[in-house]
Amino acid sequence: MDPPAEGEEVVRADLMDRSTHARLLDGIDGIIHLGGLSVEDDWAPILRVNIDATYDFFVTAAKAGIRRIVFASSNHVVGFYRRDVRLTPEDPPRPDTRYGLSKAFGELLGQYVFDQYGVGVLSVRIGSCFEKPTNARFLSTWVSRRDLAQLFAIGLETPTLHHEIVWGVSGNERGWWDNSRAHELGYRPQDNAESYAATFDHDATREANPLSRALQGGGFVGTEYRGDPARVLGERARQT
Ligand code: 15L
Repeated sequence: MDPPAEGEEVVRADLMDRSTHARLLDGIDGIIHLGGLSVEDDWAPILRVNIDATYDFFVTAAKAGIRRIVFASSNHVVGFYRRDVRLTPEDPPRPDTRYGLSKAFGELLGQYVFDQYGVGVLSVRIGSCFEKPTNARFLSTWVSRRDLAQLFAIGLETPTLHHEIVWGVSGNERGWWDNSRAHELGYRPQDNAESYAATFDHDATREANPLSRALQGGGFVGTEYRGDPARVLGERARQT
């Protein structure tokens, strides 16, 4: 973390240490929850951190009277869809990893804390948040830091919010996802991965594994796949 600016305070805490949850939540109106494991791992750590501790943190926050939670979900909730399917947040999850499965849980948890405790939650299915796009897939999935920050602000500041899922993606010309809900909530992306399209070799940066190359989850899919690739690759694309 950078040193805190005026009006900011940095408190280092372990998400797994439940005794710190209540202390962290004291006097807080909203949370942007980026904590947890951000890539694939074994089931035990995924379960402990992304599911168990996240449940505990959200419910403790809800009971403490928090008003907003922004949840860093991931495109890996739907990583098993083909790239030529234009998804909306209403399409059923198809997680590509144990990590993606835990993010699908986090979205459901968002719905639960709204229904059960009335906390407004924005689940942002983040694509690829890096300084700039550096490979062919990122031309579709990239989100700039300022665009993601805009979505987080929408999650905290929209006057009425139940539980919503939006795509954490910039206004990319080659984007795969229908982000009209985010636009209705006021999202106006400033960036487009296309501006960087000439800065790298598209063919050289495509995934080598044909499954990874064809599916939205990219490199996250394929490594443990035991099914018939022809079945997934041969699925009829549903254009919506
Ligand atoms: C994610 O969910 C990861 O946290 C991040 O490291 C990226 O790899 C991103 O997805 C992606 O799909 O590019």
